[in-house]
Amino acid sequence: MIGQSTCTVALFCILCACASAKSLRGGRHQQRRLKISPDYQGTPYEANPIAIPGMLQVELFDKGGEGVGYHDIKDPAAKAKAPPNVIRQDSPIQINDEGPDVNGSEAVGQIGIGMGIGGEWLRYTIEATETATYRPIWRIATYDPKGGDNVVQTNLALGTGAEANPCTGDLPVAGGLDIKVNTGGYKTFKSYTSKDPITIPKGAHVLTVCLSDVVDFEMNYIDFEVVGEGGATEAPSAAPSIAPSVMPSAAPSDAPSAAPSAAPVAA
Ligand SMILES: [Ca+2]
Repeated sequence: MIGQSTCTVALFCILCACASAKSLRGGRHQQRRLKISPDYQGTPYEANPIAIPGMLQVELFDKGGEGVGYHDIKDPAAKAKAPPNVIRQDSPIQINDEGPDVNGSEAVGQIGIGMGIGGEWLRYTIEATETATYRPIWRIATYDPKGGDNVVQTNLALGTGAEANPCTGDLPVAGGLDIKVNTGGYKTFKSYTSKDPITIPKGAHVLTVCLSDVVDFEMNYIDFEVVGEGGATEAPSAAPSIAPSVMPSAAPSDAPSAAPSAAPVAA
């Protein structure tokens, strides 16, 4: 017979689940996840880790300063010239937050990092809700006023935060760009699909965005969409689709590695 005691137990469990979920959301991720090193000194910029799948806004790199939340190698003069910004006064990373009087194709009010150069990196505490493989879509701008193309080599490195050199040997890298492109303006942003996929296991991690080789590089966000699910940012017909990683290289839709990834997937 299902009596009052059963209902009481069930209700208690529901309350426990709610309380537990609330605790997990608001708690310190370092204490409840083993995939982030206890030695990592960074913390999420916002209250919680950045959820994956989803959109990683690059200006929301972890708190912790140089060598922890970011690595900045601009010279002191360049840092001194960095304009005031609406967020991240805790770092010399240039933040673009121009208002409506600035020319450019990116939507007004969007914020990104600016003037990135090769060798710099940014770190993010992320939390993946599932184990999945992604072809990240990078929203970037890079401009050569002489009309040439700029090298854009970026990578992602998934680690625990304990790595001193996440982009140069301490971790495998994947999910980045390797293209030469001129988006047509310093504030003209376009989206490019990564050269290769990256698999992110369920749980919390420290994700490093490596600016391996870039110049005059601006970035708004990186969109993590599960491979094969498609969506609004899928490539146009002339460019390769967001192909599953298991697709053989000879497959018609898996175009050559150089040109295809250079094609913008969205305006
Ligand atoms: Ca952004």
